[in-house]
Amino acid sequence: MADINSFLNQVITRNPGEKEFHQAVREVLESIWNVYSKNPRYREAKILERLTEPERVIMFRVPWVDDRGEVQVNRGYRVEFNSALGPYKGGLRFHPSVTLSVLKFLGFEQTFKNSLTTLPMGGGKGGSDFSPKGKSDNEIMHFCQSFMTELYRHIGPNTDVPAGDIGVGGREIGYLFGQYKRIKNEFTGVLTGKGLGWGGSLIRPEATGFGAVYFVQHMLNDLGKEVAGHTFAVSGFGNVAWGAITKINELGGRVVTVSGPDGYIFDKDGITGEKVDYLLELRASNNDVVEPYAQEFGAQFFAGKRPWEQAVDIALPCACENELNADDAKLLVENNCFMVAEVSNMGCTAEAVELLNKNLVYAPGKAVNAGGVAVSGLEMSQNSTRYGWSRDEVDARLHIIMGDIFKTCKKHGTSNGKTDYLLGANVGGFVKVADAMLAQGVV
Ligand code: 2IT
Repeated sequence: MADINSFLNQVITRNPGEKEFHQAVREVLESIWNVYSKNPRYREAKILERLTEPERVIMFRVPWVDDRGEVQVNRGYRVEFNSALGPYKGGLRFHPSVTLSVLKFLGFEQTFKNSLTTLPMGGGKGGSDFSPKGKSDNEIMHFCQSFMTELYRHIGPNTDVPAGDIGVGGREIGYLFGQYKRIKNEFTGVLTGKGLGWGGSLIRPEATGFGAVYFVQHMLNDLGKEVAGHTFAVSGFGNVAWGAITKINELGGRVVTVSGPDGYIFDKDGITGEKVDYLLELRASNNDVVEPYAQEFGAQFFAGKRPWEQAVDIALPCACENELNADDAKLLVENNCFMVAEVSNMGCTAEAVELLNKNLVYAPGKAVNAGGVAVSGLEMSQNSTRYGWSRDEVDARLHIIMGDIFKTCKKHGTSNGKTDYLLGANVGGFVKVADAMLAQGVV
C-alpha cells in the first residue's frame, strides 16, 4: 500500500495548484493514516481515493448588471463533496478570495464536520468570487438572483441544502430563497439560515459562536477550569465573532479584541453591551473595517496587525482560513495563552497547528465550529415537520450536539490521559463517513 507521502503526492498531482485543498487533505490524512492503514476494507474499497475526489463540482457564469448599468461577470461554484451521510450540506461564501481550491478545502472539511454533528448531512460548499463590499442592496439582490438562476437546478431539500458563510447572511439567503421559490414554485427547506418568519430556526444566527463556546467550556471543564475569569482574543467581527462574544460575556469571560482586514481593536475593558451590538452595525455597513469601533468607544486600534500579539488566556480565531500563522502561534505560547480553539475553518496554518498542538490545548474548526451547521440540520428537521421549536429547545439540542462532539474527540484522541483534539476530531469524523461509504458500495 502507498505510504502517506506518496498518497499526498497523488492528490497534489491530480489537483495542481490547489494549495488550500492540499493543506486540508494533508491535515486529515496525517490524523487518520494509522486507522486507515490498519483497516484492509477501507484500503480495498479505495475509501481515501474516493473521499478526496468530490462527487460533483459545478462551476458557472454569474452575469449581472450593477447600479451604473454596467455588466459584471462573476464565477459561481457548488462543490458537492460527499453524500454518504445525507444530502450535501454546507455554506455559500461570497468573497473575492473564493477559488475552486478554497471551496474544495471547505467541502472536504465540511464532510467530516457534518459527520461529527451526529446529524444526517453530507458535505458541500459553494459560493462566488463576488465581493459584497461597497455593493448596494439592489446590486446584492440582482447578484443573488442571477446566482440562484443557475444553482437552483442542482440543489433541493433532499439533494443539496446550502446556507450562509462569509459574505452570505440573512439578507442574501432571503434573496436566494426568493429566487429559488419563484423558479421552482416550491416553498421548501432548500436553504438554511432563513428568516425566523419564513422557515428559519431560532438560534441559527448565534449557533456557530454559541456552539464554539460550549465546546471551549467542555475543554475548560476537563482542565478543572471555567469560562469565567478568563481573557479571550477574538478575531473577525462578523456573525461568528458576535455569537462567541455574546456567549463568553454571558458566562463571565472577557473578550478584549476583534479584528478586520484593516487591523485589530484592543479594548481592555472588554467588548460588552452596546459594543457587541455595534459589531452588527459595523458588519451591516458593508465596509469591512473595524477601525470605527476605536473612535466610537475610545479603544486602541492597531492598523495592519493581528490580535494574537496580545497576552490572553484563550484565543479564538473567528475570521478565515490561515489567519493565525507560526509566528502568531509562538507569540501566543510565549504570552502564556493556554488554549486555541479554531472557530474559523482551518484558521491556523499547518505550521501553527503543529506548534499549538504541542504547546497548549488546541482544537480544530471542524469540531469547534460545528454548532453552525448543526443548527442548520435542526432547521432542516423543523422544516420537514413543518413546525418550529422554542429557543430553549434548539439551544438544548445544540448543547447535546456539542457535548457529543467533545465526547467523540475524547474517545478517538485520548492516550495516556492526554487528549489530542485534532486527532480525535479527524478520526471521529472520518470513521463514520468511511463506514457509510463501505456500506453503500462503490459509488
Ligand atoms: O462552515 C460552516 O459550517 C458553515 N458555513 C455553515 C454551513 C451550514 O450549512 O449551515
